[in-house]
Amino acid sequence: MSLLDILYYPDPQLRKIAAPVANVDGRVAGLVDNMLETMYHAPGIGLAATQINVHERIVVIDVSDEGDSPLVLINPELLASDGSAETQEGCLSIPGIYETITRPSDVRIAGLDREGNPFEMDADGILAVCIQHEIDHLDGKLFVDYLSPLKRNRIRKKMIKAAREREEDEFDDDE
Ligand code: GNR
Ligand code: NI
Repeated sequence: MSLLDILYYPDPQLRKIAAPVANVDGRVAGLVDNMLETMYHAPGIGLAATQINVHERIVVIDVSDEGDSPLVLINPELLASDGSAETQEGCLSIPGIYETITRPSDVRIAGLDREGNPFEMDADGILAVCIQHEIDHLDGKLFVDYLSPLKRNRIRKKMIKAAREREEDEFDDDE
């Protein structure tokens, strides 16, 4: 297994639309395992392949307190949504930023598991939020897209400054 690098907003690669997985084979299972390791290490409660610069429709999630309940969603599809809820969202690709986002509170989804078996499930609470947040990533969408252009621009500038400071730190190490 190996840790994968996570892309940071406003990297244009985060805007790519991921392609469906044609075959859930050993390559995909290996990718899933590396994504789970990367998500738990971060730590985060979800990770979309888009965030590791792989543009295939693969998502991993674990919203359990113990971090012992991995959920793998390949080619996830939103079948139905209902209700509305506000949640403070964060994103591993936008570190340090947390904003209240309104989304449907209840969803029904379909997808394939790590073995390629089709399944459907209902979700609510933080799991429903996370599923929608991850499917958005596969469609090149980020939670900041739900904010006003003013707020989004403030966040974009902050992230560009943070990236510059990361680079300066790296340079300092080399001296
Ligand atoms: O770790 C994460 N926490 C989180 C909190 C509220 C709503 C969504 C999320 S997903 C995020 C991990 C991530 O960036 N997944 O794409
Ligand atoms: Ni995210």
